[in-house]
Amino acid sequence: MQKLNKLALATATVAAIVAAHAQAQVAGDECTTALSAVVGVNTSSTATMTPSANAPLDEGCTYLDWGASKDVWFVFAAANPGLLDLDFCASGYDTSVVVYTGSCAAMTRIACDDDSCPTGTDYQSYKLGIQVASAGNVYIRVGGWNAASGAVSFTLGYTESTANCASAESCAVVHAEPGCGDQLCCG
Ligand SMILES: [Ca+2]
Ligand SMILES: [Ca+2]
Repeated sequence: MQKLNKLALATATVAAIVAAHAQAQVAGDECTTALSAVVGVNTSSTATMTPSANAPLDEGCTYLDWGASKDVWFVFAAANPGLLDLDFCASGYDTSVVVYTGSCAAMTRIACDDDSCPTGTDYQSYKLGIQVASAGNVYIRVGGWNAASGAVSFTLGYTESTANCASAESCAVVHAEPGCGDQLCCG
């Protein structure tokens, strides 16, 4: 009988460990399990997420105020250099957003936004024309102002800078020929 009880306890313990592990592995909760982002509408919720390590500092986005907010990660696979548009106006709460390139182990922050949505009423984020310098993964990390969380919905747009170029390499240099003001305009 004692043996049976021990077995039951062990089974319960294993079940608890498996449950805890499953909770820690909610898709999108960490960079390494980032949800695939597509051109168009992407949705998730930060309500069921946990705060990931290395909370972003404001660094130019005054009202990021990330703190220990629950956050979700998306990853967009950029096939070429280009310009990234992110519109979180349809999200249901006061989002804070940071964008990185590189890998989960070595990330480079390339953009952030706190409250720029021109039409929202919840201080959602909005950033157009984020320069992605090379092909590769772009990580979009969504948290909230002062630990706010809720429904995430954003529209992603991407304009590859090779659209008007003979080669991708020529787009790596910002130049200003007559009529050309950005990397999309390549000779
Ligand atoms: Ca997280
Ligand atoms: Ca905000």
